[in-house]
Amino acid sequence: MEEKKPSGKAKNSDQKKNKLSPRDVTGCDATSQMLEKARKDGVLIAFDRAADMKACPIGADSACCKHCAMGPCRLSAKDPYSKVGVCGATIDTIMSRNFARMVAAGAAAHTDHGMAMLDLFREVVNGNVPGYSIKNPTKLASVAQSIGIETADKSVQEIANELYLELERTYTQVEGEIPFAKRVPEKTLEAWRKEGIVPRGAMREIMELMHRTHMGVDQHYENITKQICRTALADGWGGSMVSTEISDILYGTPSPILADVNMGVLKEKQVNIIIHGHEPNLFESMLESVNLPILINAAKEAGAEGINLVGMCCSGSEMMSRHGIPHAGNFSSTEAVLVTGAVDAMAVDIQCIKQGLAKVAECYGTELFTTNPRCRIEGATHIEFNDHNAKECTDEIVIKAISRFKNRSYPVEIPNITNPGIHGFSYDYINYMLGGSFRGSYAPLNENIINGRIRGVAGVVGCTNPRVKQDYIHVELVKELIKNDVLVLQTGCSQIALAKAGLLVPEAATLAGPGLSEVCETVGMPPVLGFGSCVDNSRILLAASEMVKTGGLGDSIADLPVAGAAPEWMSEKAIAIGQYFVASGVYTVFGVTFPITENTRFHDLLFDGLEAKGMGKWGHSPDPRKMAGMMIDHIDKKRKALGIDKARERVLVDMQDRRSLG
Ligand code: SF4
Ligand code: MSK
Repeated sequence: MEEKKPSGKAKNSDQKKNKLSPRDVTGCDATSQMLEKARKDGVLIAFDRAADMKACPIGADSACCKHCAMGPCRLSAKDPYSKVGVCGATIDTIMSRNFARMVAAGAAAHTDHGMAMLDLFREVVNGNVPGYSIKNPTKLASVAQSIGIETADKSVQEIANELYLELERTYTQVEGEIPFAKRVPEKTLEAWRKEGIVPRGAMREIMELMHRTHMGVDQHYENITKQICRTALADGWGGSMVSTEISDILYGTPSPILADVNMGVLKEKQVNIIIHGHEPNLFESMLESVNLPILINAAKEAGAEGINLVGMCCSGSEMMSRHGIPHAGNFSSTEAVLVTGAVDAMAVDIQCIKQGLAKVAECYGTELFTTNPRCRIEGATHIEFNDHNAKECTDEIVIKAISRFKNRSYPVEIPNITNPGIHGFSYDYINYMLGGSFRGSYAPLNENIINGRIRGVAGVVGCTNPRVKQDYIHVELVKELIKNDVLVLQTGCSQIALAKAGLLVPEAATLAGPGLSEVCETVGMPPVLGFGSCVDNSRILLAASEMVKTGGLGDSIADLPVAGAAPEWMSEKAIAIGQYFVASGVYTVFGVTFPITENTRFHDLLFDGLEAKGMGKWGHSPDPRKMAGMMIDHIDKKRKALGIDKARERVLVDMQDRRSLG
């Protein structure tokens, strides 16, 4: 077969503009290598598009409104109160409505994902999905008990039926609190009740938020903020939590497992299939398809040594956590991985799927498959995935991938980089890990925080964003935190960044401060614990809740010496996550940019005022070391308030540390 070059009609770049060096835009060596190759091949990926697309400064400050045809109205971020919109809307109204709609969209994404999991659960419980069963009856019972369902003397089927009916209320409940509100620490719940922000069903909350942000409805930023909080909580303690819990019930709760991350997980001599997206159903079915002897034989007949299934983004993280499936990279690497020429099929479902993938895939003769009715892309082949006959879709994709392998006509270049790491931690596993089978509880974690070995806990999560150097801010932030004895919990693309930096192995404990490293060495755990995908941030909420309930660290989540960060965020989902952490009581620092104008009343409310109402607050800095300082200062403030502060100096990661990390 004659080798083709991705050129002529296939290439998608005229390469006229000067581009930043690959090393400047990504801290990921494999992505950098592929970006260089893409440029040689005349193929454009997101890093180049980001350089060519100047972000709108008015939009970045959220100082514009296009909610009606009297506008769009543009206000000045420099002098925010100098003007109002045609309807008279102030900067605070405009910004709070824009922010609200980001939260509504992010919450809708997570809750719709959770709804799809619940749909599958209902069909499994009703016996309508052949081959599916409840893999984790222990988790089924514990989730049911946590929301007050009596499980004694009931069959798995009975408990599952009752649980389904209860959890459906997470979406549909018109009045009253959602079921998982029962898992919230009492004092936190009290603060929400006082503010009137305990969520009803997500459908109602999202609908009301969209209504209130329509032209001419809610025009008081404080009142809008209440509904922002309520909607975000309907995501974190609702849709996202349902998604995680149902996935665990159907597919098993993750437990620590060794897995490789980075593009070196692709195999030149095998049929490479990548699954990228968020819902585990497609991936679980694909796992069965690639293990079918008939398809393995077909791959061998086509000259391959086997079929290599690999994940990307969040469903990749989920499958890595449950099954140890290798992971090829995070959000900013999804186009770059196609440049290897080694991907025989990429199948996607929902969320964070760049439309640019279709063109890049075409440039390298890879077929991109959309599989979900909610996500189609021009230029991609659509093979619809249906839970009732799941393998019809995934078998067909495997067959097409084998055919592409047989007819591979593009040169293959796979970066020879893999990074092993331990993934698959969870709220449930921490219970066991620190306490052991006989003393399973969060008490040892709390004790280590109280005695100061662990200074506090940070959730570092979220996306990568081609507007900032990929992975760099995640990695630098986490290094600073662990050096200062802050235990780091991770999800999403951040977890992949840290895995690539080698921090998800127990040996990374040597990079932690003396207290944290002692705990890690005693338990044999890494100082950075990977909790899974972006909906799995609900695991972090539950861990925080358990820390409160275990005692010694205050009465509400807001009392805990904890902080959160999304250093390279990009999506509306990230804003929804940030907001539910803030409303739950966590100080949450975002990097890159913040979609609000400073020196406004709405900014003051989010960055300061919410704390006085028993919640957390937002913070922002694009600088990882500054971000770490802000989080550590907050943790120390909480330690002081709890009376467990010891004089502790903040340690900076110096050059010698950096060399040893390298
Ligand atoms: Fe302008 Fe008001 Fe219409 Fe927004 S709602 S576009 S501020 S007139
Ligand atoms: S995939 S939302 S880029 S974490 Fe969940 Fe990654 Fe952010 Fe998407």
